[in-house]
Amino acid sequence: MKLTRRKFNLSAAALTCMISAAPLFAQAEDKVTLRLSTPASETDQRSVALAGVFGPAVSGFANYEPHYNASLIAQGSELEAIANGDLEMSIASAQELATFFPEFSIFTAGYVHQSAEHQVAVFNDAVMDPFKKKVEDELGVKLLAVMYLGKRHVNLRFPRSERDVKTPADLAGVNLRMPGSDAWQFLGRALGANPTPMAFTEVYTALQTGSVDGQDNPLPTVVDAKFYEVTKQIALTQHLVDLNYVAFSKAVWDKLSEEQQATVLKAATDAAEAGRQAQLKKEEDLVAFLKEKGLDLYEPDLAAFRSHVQAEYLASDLAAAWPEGVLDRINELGE
Ligand code: KDO
Repeated sequence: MKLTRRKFNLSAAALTCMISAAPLFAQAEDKVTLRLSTPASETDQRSVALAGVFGPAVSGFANYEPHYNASLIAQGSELEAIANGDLEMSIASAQELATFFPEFSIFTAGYVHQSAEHQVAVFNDAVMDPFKKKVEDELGVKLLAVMYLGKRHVNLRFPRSERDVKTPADLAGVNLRMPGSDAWQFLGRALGANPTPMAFTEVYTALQTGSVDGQDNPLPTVVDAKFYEVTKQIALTQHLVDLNYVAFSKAVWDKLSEEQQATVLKAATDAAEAGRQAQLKKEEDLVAFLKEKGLDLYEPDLAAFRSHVQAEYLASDLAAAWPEGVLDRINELGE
């Protein structure tokens, strides 16, 4: 029966009458709740994109429920929570995945990814398939999309007049906060510093009290987390063009219809693209903002940093876990 406007009006009137005269109908088929936990703030561009693009796109059959500032699950424990059925989504890092699957450290290595576009090319290339399959089969997590976190730089609480960072040697003795997992600690050492493991939500206070000398994050994070209030300089090392993955519970995925799965995948991809463009624009705009706030932003000897960091990785146990040919393929995709 084709629903014409007249029939629609009658039906609507009839429905209104029925509802008002009888107990409320049972809610439409229950929607699946998609809890996301992230250490990021609500105003971080990845959070904004997921809430603004992903949530609405899946709202026909799912309730997107974000939890910010690691308020639901501690940073670094999200993947295990998803595997255990205590969480449905996270903004995962390759460093966290490397604690389960050492080969993921190839995506954490300094100066490997060259740009946001390079990250997308790698994530969508066949080279990524075995990595994605292993995470699904062994952890019960589906990696839906790659998100651009930004170019990480060294951000110190001392003025440049006290510590001028030209080469890795200039970071000797610097107590540099890095996130907890081993791959992050390795990166801190490869930069020439003494890394201190610490959760993201503790970094501002640690910088303010001087319990660490500095931290590394992209400019949008330095602004969003207000690290610029408690630091004096940023050596633009761009030592890691950093990424995250939209991680999704495989158990929930398997209960969705094919159409719903396609909607979830497109929603995550579209949200990642929206967040990527917003983050790239912020990286451009925030240099001036940070200089106005009195920070000294400058370029160190990038060739010295790049050659030192890459040599550290190639000589490392991390590189021993990298499957044959993967680094060559990643480099090809970045040309
Ligand atoms: C951080 O703790 O410095 C880090 O940048 C690591 C990333 O992998 C990611 O967890 C990020 O924090 C959070 O999303 C907060 O921006």
